[in-house]
Amino acid sequence: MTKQIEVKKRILEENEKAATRLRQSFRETGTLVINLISSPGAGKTTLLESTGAALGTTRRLGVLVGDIATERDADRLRQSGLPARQILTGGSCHLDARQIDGAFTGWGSPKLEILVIENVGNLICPTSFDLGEDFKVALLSVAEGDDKPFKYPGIFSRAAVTVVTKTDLLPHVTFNMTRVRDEVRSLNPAATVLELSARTGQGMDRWIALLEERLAAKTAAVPAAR
Ligand SMILES: Nc1nc2c(ncn2[C@@H]2O[C@H](COP(=O)(O)OP(=O)(O)OP(=O)(O)O)[C@@H](O)[C@H]2O)c(=O)[nH]1
Ligand SMILES: [Mg+2]
Repeated sequence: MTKQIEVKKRILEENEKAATRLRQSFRETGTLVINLISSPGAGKTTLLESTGAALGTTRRLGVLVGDIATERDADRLRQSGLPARQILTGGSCHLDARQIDGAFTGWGSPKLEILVIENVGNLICPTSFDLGEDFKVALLSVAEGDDKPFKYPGIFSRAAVTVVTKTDLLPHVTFNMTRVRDEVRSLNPAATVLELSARTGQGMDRWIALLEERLAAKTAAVPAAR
C-alpha cells in the first residue's frame, strides 16, 4: 500500500514537472489551453465541432484528443475543418503532460491561439493530471443526471467552468438545473456554470464569449520580448 502511494506520488511529481514546462511555453506564445473533461459521450467532440464552426475562421484553434482506441474523434474534428491530432493512451484512462508535449511538438506555425485538449472520457482519472492548461472545463450532459457534482467532487471542484450540455433534451429527462448550479457553486464558489446545446446552438454564444474573454486575458499577459 505504502509502495503504491509512493509510485503514484512519483508519477504525479513527474507529470507536474512536464506540465510546468508546457505552461511556461504556452505563456510565451499566448496560447490559451483548455482541458476538457467529462464522462464518455457527454458531448465534448460535438461541442468542439460547433466551436470550430463559430470560431474556426477567425481564430487559430487546434485540438489534441485522447482516447484509448481509434482515431474517430480526430477524424470527426478534421472533417469539421479543425486541425486535430489523436493521442492513443494505450489503455490509460487519462492524458498526461508528456503525451501533450509529444503530440504538440512540431505543430508548427502559425502558433495556435487556442488549444483544446479533449481528455479521455472519464470523470475521475483525468482530474489529478495537470496538462499545463489554463483551466479545466467539466461537461455534464442533462442525460447523465443532476446528482453528479457531489458524486464526483474532484472534477467539479477543480474545473473553472462547468458546461451543462444537451439542453435540447431537457423536455425528455428529469434534470434540476438549480441543483447542479448549487452543488457546483458549493464545491467551487468561483466556478462559471454554462448551459448549452451544441445541437441547436442555444447557449453557444456564452461559451464563445467566454473563450474570447479568456483568450484576450492570456494574450495581454504574454511577456514582452527582451
Ligand atoms: N441531443 C443532443 N445530442 C448531443 C449533443 N451533443 C452531443 N450529442 C450527441 O451525444 C453523443 C456523444 O457526443 P460526443 O460529442 O461524441 O461525446 P464525447 O464526450 O466526445 O464522447 P467520448 O469522446 O466518447 O467521451 C453523440 O451521439 C452526439 O450526437 C447535444 O447538444 N444535443
Ligand atoms: Mg469525443
